[in-house]
Amino acid sequence: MIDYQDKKVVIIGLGVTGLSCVDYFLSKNVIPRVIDTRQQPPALEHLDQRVVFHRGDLRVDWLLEADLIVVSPGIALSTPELKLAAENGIEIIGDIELFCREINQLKDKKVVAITGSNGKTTVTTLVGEMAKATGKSVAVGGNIGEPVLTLLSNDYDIYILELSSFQLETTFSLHATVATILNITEDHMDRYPEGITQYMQAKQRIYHHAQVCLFNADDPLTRPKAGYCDSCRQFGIAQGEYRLDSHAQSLVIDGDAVLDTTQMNLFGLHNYMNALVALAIADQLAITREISLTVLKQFKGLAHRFELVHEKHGIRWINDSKATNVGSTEAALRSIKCTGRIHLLLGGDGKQADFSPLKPYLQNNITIYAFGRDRQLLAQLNPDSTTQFETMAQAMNQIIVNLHAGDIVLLSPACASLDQFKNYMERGKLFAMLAKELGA
Ligand code: UMA
Ligand code: ADP
Repeated sequence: MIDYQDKKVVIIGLGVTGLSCVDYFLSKNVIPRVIDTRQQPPALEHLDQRVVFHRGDLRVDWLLEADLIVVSPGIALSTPELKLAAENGIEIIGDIELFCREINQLKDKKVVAITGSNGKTTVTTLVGEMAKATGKSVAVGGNIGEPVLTLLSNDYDIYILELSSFQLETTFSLHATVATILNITEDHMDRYPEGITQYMQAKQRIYHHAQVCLFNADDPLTRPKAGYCDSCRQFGIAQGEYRLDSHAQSLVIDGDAVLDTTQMNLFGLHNYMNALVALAIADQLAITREISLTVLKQFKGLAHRFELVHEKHGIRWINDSKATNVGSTEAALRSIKCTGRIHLLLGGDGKQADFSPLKPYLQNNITIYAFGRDRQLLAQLNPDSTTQFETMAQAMNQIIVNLHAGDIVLLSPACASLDQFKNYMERGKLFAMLAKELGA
């Protein structure tokens, strides 16, 4: 076990990550100091009485006195106080780094590391199901919601980690059995002022010391830099060891068709890619094809991700609230098949994204209903077919007047929800509730 005795530790952030870090250090008899810039951080009520807590600003005196700063993913390393600490030679890491240092001490543990702009949670969950079906003990955690340090309380054979670019920025000791970047499209540009290259560089850190790198043959940004790992495998629409057949009707591995896409409950080209990645990871974990394919066929997809939540009078209502960036909305528009009109709800906080890649998809049979903070920017994509609303509910009240059999109402907002909702789930739940009410 790693020893932090006599180290002065400061933890920044008191959300789920910060709390898991506090518990980790307390279990090692180190009492950290904790800072959160929020007045009421979510985990404050669970904070151990022994821990001294500061709120409001990042106390520079504490930072400069520290031997180790553990920063939560929601705080940028470019924050001036953290830059100052780094310039003073103080070590700054995140919770994933603490976890990796522990796991690297143990024998025969397998670690799967999954990142990408879109599809992380779907692939992480699917691989988790496949691994569990083997009977091995399997932990699933990371950006998916379960902080990784909480996984250390049990002994698992396989750890399947969803990792964000924020988490990877503060990780140095990851040695994944298999690591993948699913895709890279613009996201979180408010945290990456230098643009997509800076974001890509954070994601590429996942490949450091990996035994096998699995990358997207159709997306050059996902390709590992030379020297990052010993062995590579590729997936793609028409290229790579894991690909689709020429009609996108079956999944092909090393030239053999292994599954007809009609046998899956997952729908859409992006989900076929997710399925291929999951099969590729399963192969690296030596999960038999019989098991991986059976689980894949049964997997129904996740809520708020291109989910059909209501269908009546020939009208389908699709909740894709988790489409919080341009790439995920593009994936939805590429996958959707509609004989009538598509009523598309776009809106929220665009995180300073460039929305223009959506333009080619927003022609012909699409009417746009823009809402939330960035509605004016979104309306510029196709002003002639866009109406602006303050809220999603107001937009849905207008949509209901315009509907005909054969139409689809699609919430695929291309934006984060945080300007008007607690999170994307709350936005998706409201959409589903109104879909049932208005579309009854
Ligand atoms: N914050 C402050 N001041 C602070 C600390 C945080 O204002 O001192 C704000 C952050 O800017 C952020 C919010 O509080 O808006 C939460 O930040 P946090 O670092 O405390 O987050 P946690 O609650 O610990 O949750 C984090 C991940 N959140 C972020 O990266 C923002 C969760 O991913 C993750 O599930 C959890 O750790 C466990 O690993 C969420 C997320 O939105 C789902 N991730 C982004 C994404 O998927 O696009 C990257
Ligand atoms: P993440 O965890 O990376 O946010 P999710 O699996 O939660 O990914 O899906 C988020 C959004 O991205 C959903 O709208 C979903 O339909 C879409 N999506 C899922 N997989 C992909 C993919 N491979 N490429 C593009 N979009 C995807």
